[in-house]
Amino acid sequence: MTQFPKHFLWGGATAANQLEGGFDRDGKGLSVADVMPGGKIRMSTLSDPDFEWEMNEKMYRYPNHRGIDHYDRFQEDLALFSEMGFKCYRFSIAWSRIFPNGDEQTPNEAGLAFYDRLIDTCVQYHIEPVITISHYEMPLGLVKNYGGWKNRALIDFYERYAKVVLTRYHDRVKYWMTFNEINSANEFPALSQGLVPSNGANDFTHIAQAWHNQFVASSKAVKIGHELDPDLKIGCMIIYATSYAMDANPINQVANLLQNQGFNYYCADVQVRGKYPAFRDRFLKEHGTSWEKLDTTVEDLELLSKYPVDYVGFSYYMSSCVDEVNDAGGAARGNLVGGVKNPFLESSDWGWQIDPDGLRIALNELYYRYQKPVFVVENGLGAKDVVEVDGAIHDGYRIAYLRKHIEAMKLAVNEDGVDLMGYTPWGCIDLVSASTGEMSKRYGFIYVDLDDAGNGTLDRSRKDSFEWYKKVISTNGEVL
Ligand code: BGP
Repeated sequence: MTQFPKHFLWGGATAANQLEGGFDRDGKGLSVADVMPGGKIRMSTLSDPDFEWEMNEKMYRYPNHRGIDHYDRFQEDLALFSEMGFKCYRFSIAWSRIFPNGDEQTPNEAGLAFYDRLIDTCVQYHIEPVITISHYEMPLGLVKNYGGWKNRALIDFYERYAKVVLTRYHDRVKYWMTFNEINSANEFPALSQGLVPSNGANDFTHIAQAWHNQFVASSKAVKIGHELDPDLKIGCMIIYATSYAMDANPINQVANLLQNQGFNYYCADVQVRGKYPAFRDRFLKEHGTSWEKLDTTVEDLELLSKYPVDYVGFSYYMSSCVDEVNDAGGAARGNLVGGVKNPFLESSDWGWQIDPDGLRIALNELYYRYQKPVFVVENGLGAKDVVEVDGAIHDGYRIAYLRKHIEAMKLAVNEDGVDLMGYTPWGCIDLVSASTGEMSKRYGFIYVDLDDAGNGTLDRSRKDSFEWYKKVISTNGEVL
């Protein structure tokens, strides 16, 4: 019995700044990620007084400039993806390779040529490229000279960039996403929107304005893409964390409703439905700002409604739990997205609460809310892997995590009728962690010999999960 649709997009996901390396090669400019030190600062809030854009010594200890040297080894990596039977590969284009400072008139041909080579290699292996146009990486020049996404000038720069890459690659690339985890901006304003205190960005108005500008930019990309080819599928990409009320107390239930609206739906509602949600004004007020404070136009709103996205891409790692009665406001405790500890769930070593049932809920909630195909474009377990003396890596914990999440997807597809396009587990090859800036938080089926200090041979090897996932794909999810 077929458990997943015939053309289900099995694959894996990465992001340019976390694996390419070559941060200054072939005319690439500096990006936000290139100057981001490791550790806590990557998750810095707008009010963090320690935030500095410094190319400091500390940062050089982290391997983020080097990535896993995918820039030079992508052919070897794609051969391994092909060996696993990948039907698709989700990666991002580094904006700063194409427009080194972000505001140039003419793109950098050497940067474009790199992605030609990468895309051609995918095509050669019959692997569908799935491209994120902007993934936690924007030219640093746009932050230093324009203040990041809160400046409306960014809409034009993004439009120019999107036009260049869509025009260049649309003949070989059908699937696109406009912004990675767009709703994470309140958690990662620097990585996500280029907002830093030194630019005077220290209030939620800037985040809301930046979101608005990104929504408009996203619609412009959809417009350009569909004019080039109406068959292109251009999606949004949100970080989705299924949220539960701690108990049946209506106070907690209402708090959970508000948490879901604000975190999971505010951005997706605009991008998928083409209009702001009815709870917009209350949401902005809760965060100390208002619609009137934002710079928006009637033309913007028309554009949003004319060019919504084609599908709903989302990352899913964990669920969260709201206990307004005992924890008013939802103080963060372990989970990336805040909330309280759910006593029914185990957590990863980084405190992310593992919840496969939450993925089934997420798939149902998103599909029935939007009635558009959904795509799980990130999922996985960050863990410290151990290399045995014989070189083997027994990552049964990763297999167990992924198996349960695929089982949840199966139920959503077969029992609940969800239209699920595909599954691209995060970091299919080990890469630099977004939140810690380190190598040791690994997600891959493929191990990369590189440590947190940047030492190692960079050799690739297959973990136990490699053969396991290969079988999953070859049986279209029947054998887990
Ligand atoms: C998502 C990001 C990725 C990524 C992943 C895992 O939020 O889109 O870029 O890295 O999470 O997070 P981390 O690397 O912090 O474990």
